[in-house]
Amino acid sequence: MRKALFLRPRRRVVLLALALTPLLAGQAAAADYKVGSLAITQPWARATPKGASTGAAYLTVTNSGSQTERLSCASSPAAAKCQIHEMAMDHGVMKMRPVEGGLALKPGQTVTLKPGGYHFMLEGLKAPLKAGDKLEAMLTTGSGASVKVDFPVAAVGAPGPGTSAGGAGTKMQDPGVMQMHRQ
Ligand SMILES: [Cu+2]
Repeated sequence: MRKALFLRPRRRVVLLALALTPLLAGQAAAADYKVGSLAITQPWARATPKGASTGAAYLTVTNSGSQTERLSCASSPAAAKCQIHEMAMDHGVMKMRPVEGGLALKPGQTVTLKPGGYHFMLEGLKAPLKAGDKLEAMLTTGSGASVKVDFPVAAVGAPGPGTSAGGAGTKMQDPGVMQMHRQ
């Protein structure tokens, strides 16, 4: 008797999850870019303050292939240089460095580039990135495929795609990231 009562709510949760799955999958597919075995969703960039010479762009990438694949940024018409960077602790200090050879994704692996983590770094910006604009960049894979991706620009300090500035912790994180980008 008791067992049956406990099972019921759980079943409801499973049914709800099943009902939502096609909806979520449909949303993710809407902004897709395909490049080789890599699927890209939710590209976005952050607006830069006046006078900034560097900017950052982000996305989510999934390797749907059966081999490890790598993702790099080849170039952007908006900057002199575009590279993929990682953040890493070095003697207790958070530093960023280029990912040599591109970001490696194992079969089935998904990686989200985001503030404080992996990011595309644009050096030598020709003009500030303005909220509402689109940043264009050419991304390439380790096997030589390439795709032009438009990154919609969100507000300065935005914590994620399609959001405005002012999420918890963004004020603290931002100056640090900008400082590291100046090195
Ligand atoms: Cu960087």
